[in-house]
Amino acid sequence: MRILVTGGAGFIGSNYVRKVIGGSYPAFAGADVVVLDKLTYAGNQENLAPVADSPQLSFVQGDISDAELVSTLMAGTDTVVHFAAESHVDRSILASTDFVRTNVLGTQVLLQAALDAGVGKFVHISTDEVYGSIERGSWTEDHVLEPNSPYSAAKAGSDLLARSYYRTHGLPVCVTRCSNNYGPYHFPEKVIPLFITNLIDGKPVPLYGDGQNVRDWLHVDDHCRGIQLVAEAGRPGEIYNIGGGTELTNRELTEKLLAATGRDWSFVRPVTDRKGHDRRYSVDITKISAELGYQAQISFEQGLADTVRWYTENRAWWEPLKQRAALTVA
Ligand code: NAD
Ligand code: TDX
Repeated sequence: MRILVTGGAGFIGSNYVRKVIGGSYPAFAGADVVVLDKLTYAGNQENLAPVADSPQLSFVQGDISDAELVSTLMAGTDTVVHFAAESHVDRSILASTDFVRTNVLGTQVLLQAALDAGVGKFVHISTDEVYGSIERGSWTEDHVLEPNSPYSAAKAGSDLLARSYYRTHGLPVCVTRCSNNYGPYHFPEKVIPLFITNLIDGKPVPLYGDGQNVRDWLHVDDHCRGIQLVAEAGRPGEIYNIGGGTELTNRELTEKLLAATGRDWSFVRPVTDRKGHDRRYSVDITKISAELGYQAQISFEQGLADTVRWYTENRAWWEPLKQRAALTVA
């Protein structure tokens, strides 16, 4: 069995690759895993270090928009799990060209190559942000898409292209839409790793706006477990929400991070709000739970404590990335 994982050097993609090669998913035991990753500022081969010596892993540095390369890699592939994307909302507000090129055009190139090669399953990793923002209740999979940032709009474009390749061509595509992930190897520009690493170093943390925006935090292991269920048994053409983590306002999250790092509220700097800042995300996970038996397994208390410990013990991983992040934004 051969699996093509795009974006496999990023936060979630590398977790998935480590789990497949580490034997967490028996149905994919012994599979050959080909990682295609451009190694943008967010991509990091260190994320694959724990499995780098495995004969199951092949790493290809390249762009998902490169049709010739993608077509070569797609030949003989049974399953595609497509994570590659520009993923940071704040960057998409500063400049959105790469978001459209990678998230929309790159996805179209992959879908076309998968169709040409006759792959058996294409799992497209979308996001709950394609739905927009919701004050009360939760989105089911048939809710209208109302993305608000250039990031989420580009993700919605790719999500709809994935659907179209099923409807038009019958490509066996599944789409997953997950809530906010956290865990080890999370790039330190996103709120949880940014705040943890700043607080470890005794630096202030920038809290956007009134801090009342709500996110549903899911451990990356639970997200990847959901993706694997979809890869194995998701019905072609179907969309599956993944979530079931812990809903918190950013103020509540910040309180927990301060407590976990032994800091107090004097380290918090209220700053100007993000433009178009989505107020709340919340997915209804009835479908994946009922059809595929999905359930989040990691409590936020345990997951956060483990994550804080991981960042405390892995300064050598994140310190150069914070410098890289600052340089690429500048
Ligand atoms: P990430 O930014 O950590 O990783 C993205 C990876 O894609 C990097 O390794 C990068 O080098 C690679 N990449 C970017 N452009 C590429 C291109 N043109 N060709 C090949 N590789 C390219 O992102 P992440 O947080 O791991 O997110 C992975 C996927 O999951 C994304 O599609 C994202 O939209 C989705 N998602 C993320 C979250 C979250 O909370 N992080 C939640 C739901 C969905
Ligand atoms: O410095 C900060 N201060 C702050 O208050 C940052 C970086 C963020 N925030 C707030 C904005 C959000 O309300 O924290 C919340 C989370 O922000 P991010 O970590 O940037 O995540 P978010 O914008 O919610 O998007 C994430 O979840 C969905 C991922 O980056 C996306 O890739 C995924 O699709």
